[in-house]
Amino acid sequence: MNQERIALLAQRIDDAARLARPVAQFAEAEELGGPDAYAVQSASIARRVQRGERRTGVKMGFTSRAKMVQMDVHDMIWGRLTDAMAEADGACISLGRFVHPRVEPELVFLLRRPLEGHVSLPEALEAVEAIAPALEIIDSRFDNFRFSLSDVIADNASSSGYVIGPWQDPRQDFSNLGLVMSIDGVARQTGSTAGILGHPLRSLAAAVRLSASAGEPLQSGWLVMAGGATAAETIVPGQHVLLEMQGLGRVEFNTGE
Ligand code: OOG
Ligand code: MG
Repeated sequence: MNQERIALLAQRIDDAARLARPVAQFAEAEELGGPDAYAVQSASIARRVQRGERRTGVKMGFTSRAKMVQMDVHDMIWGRLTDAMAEADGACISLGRFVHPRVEPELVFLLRRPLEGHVSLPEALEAVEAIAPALEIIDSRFDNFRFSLSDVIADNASSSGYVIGPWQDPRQDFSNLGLVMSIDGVARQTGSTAGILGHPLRSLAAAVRLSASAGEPLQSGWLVMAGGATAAETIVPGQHVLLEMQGLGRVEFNTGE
């Protein structure tokens, strides 16, 4: 696909996100393959950076069976995070800027040094400053939250918001921590960090490899979201969302119009 076409699709998906106005899926009509889809993602993030947004890290997608089954996408993907997606723990988040938002429970890594190439799990852990429970707000820019693998890659893996709980010491066993995500006091999803590739560190190692091969190695101070441990839940204004993770604490937000 030529650069012009990639720029056009990047503009289309960027406008959809910026204006919260969904668009039709385009991968099939455009014959968009994986590499072109990542080129569209990269170009759409470049537009955000041009507008003054700052990169804060990366997110992994479809790292749990629960997420793959829910969305019928069975390949791991990654997306780029910016500071405009950050929301404070306990905040009231206006849902007006989203199309059809959903929330999912995650674990996030904060890096204390750069990471690139092929790393072992102990090497990946060595670069981690802290870990925290996190809630990701995902929002597809495609009609009805339906997409193919290439579509969702081009749409920056549905990235739209993240809320990070209290930072914790990574030198503890976080391979199998129970978690409960509740909405308005009712448990809606339960699971374990083991749902993320058997150990969330595997997701970090994959993020290291994928971002380095894209020529954007993970940097010191960056966040890496490990991916939803359970299926996502739809959110609407007027709700309270809470994630409790065994040993790591809680993270929450309220939703507004
Ligand atoms: C794509 C994003 C996937 C995850 O954690 O698996 C993702 C989507 O489900 O819309 O964020
Ligand atoms: Mg996610």
